[in-house]
Amino acid sequence: MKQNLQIDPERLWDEIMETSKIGGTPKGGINRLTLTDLDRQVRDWFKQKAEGLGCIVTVDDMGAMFARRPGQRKDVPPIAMGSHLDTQPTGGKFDGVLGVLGALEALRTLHEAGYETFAPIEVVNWTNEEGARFAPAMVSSGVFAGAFEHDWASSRKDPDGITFAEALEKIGYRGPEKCGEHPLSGFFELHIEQGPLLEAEGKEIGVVTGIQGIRWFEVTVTGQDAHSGTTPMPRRRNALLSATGIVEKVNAIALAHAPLAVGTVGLMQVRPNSPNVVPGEVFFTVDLRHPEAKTLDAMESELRAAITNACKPQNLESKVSKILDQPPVHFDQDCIGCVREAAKNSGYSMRDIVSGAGHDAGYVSRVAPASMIFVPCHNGISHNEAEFTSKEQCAAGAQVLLQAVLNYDRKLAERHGSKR
Ligand code: HGY
Ligand code: MN
Ligand code: MN
Repeated sequence: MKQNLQIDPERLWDEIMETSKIGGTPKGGINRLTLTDLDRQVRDWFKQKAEGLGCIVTVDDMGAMFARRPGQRKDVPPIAMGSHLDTQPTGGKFDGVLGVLGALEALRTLHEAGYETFAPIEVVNWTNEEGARFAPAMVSSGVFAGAFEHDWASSRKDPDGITFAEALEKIGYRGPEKCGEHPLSGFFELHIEQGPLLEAEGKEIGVVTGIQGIRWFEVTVTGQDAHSGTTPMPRRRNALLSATGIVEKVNAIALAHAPLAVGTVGLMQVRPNSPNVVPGEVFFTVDLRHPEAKTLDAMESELRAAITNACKPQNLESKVSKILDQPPVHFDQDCIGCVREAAKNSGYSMRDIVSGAGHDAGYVSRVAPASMIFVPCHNGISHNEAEFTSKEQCAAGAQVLLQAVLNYDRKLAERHGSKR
């Protein structure tokens, strides 16, 4: 039942621009942290749009939203597509947003054409993909896939000590459905590449075959608060001094495993953070990534050794907890094939690519066949207010998403002995 279904580039672009105003920043980015009132506003917007297309919207107890369009078979789990609507504090207009709004546009195209799919189709908005307010990242898709315990994730605190559960309750998006009790036949995520490869090679579509491994650590280094004027240097137990040594070492560990390893200290809290107090405690995060688990193991043990060695000279204590450990992801070959066929039939240039950034599809792929579609972003810039992907590139991604889901729907129908 092939029809030449085309998404509407103008409508998609208009909605990306419209929703970017919810938490829009003067520099043209978005600051819409998860489970804030701004997140509530964009969730309400998404729910209203999806219900306007006749979808039934359900929410689980991690706040993940599922907008379902019925298919021919009610007994077959839906094919889902989606991403996240929360952003970094200095996020761009496209990270996550393109994946949810591109999916909404694909579903609307089916709706307007009166096209009946074999399986139900769903658009998903995952909660707290970024991990910027409540670490770690991809937390609701992680609970969905059984990578994180629901209670552990719900108890994660933001810098003000508010728990995920309290914030979710406050915006009224703690749904009745138990997170994870929502079978899917497949999952496709459209996302900007957030790196420079597609643009550098002039490729329009990235056929994402996997995601590199990611590990996040929370580190606390403890010395002793002391007066900056009266405490002789040899008597100090300066936590910040050791912490800066560890920051240097994180960089060195990544460089030692070049060219693919990356290592970042992105968040640091110096306590008590006063000009005339020798810092007695420093809390910071470490983000290590590499496509191979073995190398990540080596990087992790080098990190732990670096922390111990940095604390020794001043006899400081250290506490290291690993809060995210997503092994390298290899997506489903059938889903990858559906993306490749969709890009080819839509006439786009493409290349296979492994994602440097983490995505919800990474965890979802543990419980359903999944893959991703990338489109370029200008100069590879992301997690930055200057993030930019053009209207044409957004449209290309949404068109390939639509066709990939339809390809997969046909595959599913064949598996059920029904010809489409
Ligand atoms: O951390 C990541 O890669 C994603 O942006 N949450
Ligand atoms: Mn993202
Ligand atoms: Mn992101």
